[in-house]
Amino acid sequence: MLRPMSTLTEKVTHLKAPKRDADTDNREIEATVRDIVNNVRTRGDVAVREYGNAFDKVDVAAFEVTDEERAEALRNLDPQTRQDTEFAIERVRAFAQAQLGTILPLEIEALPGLNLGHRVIPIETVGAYVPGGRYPLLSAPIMTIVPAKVAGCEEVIACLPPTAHPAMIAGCHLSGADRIFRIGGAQAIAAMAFGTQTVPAVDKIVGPGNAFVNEAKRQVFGPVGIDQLAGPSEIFVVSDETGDPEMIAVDLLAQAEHDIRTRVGLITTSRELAVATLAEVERQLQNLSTANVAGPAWRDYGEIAVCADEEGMIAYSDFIAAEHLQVHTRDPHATAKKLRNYGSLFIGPLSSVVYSDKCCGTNHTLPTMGAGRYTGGLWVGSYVKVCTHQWLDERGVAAVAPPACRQSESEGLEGHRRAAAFRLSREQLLKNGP
Ligand code: HSO
Ligand code: ZN
Repeated sequence: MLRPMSTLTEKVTHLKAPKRDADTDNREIEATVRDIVNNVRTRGDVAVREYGNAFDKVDVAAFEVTDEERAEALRNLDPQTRQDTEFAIERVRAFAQAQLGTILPLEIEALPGLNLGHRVIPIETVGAYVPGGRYPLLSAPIMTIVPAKVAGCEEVIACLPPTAHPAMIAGCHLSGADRIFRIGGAQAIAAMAFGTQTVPAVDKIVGPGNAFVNEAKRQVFGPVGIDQLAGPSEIFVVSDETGDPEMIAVDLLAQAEHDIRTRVGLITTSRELAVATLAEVERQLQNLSTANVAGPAWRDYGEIAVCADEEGMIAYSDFIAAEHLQVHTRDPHATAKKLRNYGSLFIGPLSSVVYSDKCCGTNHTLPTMGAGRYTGGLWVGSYVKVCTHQWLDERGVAAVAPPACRQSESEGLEGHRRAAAFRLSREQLLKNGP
């Protein structure tokens, strides 16, 4: 369930309220997914094949895409699409590389003889789920595979539904996937989590998918890592009276066309802008070829919130914690500094979400359903572990052993006390002689 709005209400009135809450109830599919996961865990490839036949209505000869099939997928990609895909890959790679440079190893001498540190270690094997989806999103494999390669993961595998457009195989290949499998849905997640005769078990599974994929990720989490649970896409715009209703409506509808459950909205201090944007969205829906999806999304989940002042606008935006948040105010950088909860921020009217969706270099795999309150999106840091270490000499032991002994003793942990005391007494023995 989404959180209640509580104290914000008096500062926010809705010109258009969403008709529904985001649907976060997955109880219905939980049992189905549990069966799939258990079956794949115990029966491996045989179960994967059965589910592929049942759900995707495709019986693939072999799950793994061969080198020849990769080459064929590339040959069939039109040259402009290939060039644009390579441009996007290069932008994502360059930004991930720069971000990796900010995740630094650490060594400190906390006290004389007490040395603490951490190393940045790439996760060994990663599985990227690449959704088939309503449209073939060639940018999807880029976002999950490229940063894994930049991070230095040894093996990156990709799973995509056998029904996915062949261009998606080219997308996985160009992004650097070491192995590609034609397996979709919850069975793909289970296969990557536990391994089968053909699919290797991975250490972490990343990438968005449908409700079944999401639920399967939730169920396998623990022994295998996951990036996050992805809900339908979201876009909100915060704007004052300087916002351009036509531009705002264009951007709202751009994401609304993803899914009839997409959450889109304007949060503004200007009633005039609110009224104009409402009219503008309706006008643009008249001739949008994807209005069959964007229209229902707008009607059910679209919202226009009018806030009493800037403080209310910021508070409501932080409450929503939108996946994508555009800032269209007089001084967008100043507003941006005040915002806390979002997946990715798009500062100023020229910075449309679609540039990040496709090719500007930031990752488009972002937190939804309020998860922006506690996490950012997928990034190169999602593919490394920051693991601590310590080493002590006699001086370090002399500093920490006595308190560690006392703490253990007061907790009744005799074994701990002994281990803590062991080095101390030995050191003292060495120093003082027998
Ligand atoms: N807005 C989607 C990503 C995307 N849209 C890719 C189009 N292509 C989720 O962030
Ligand atoms: Zn999008």
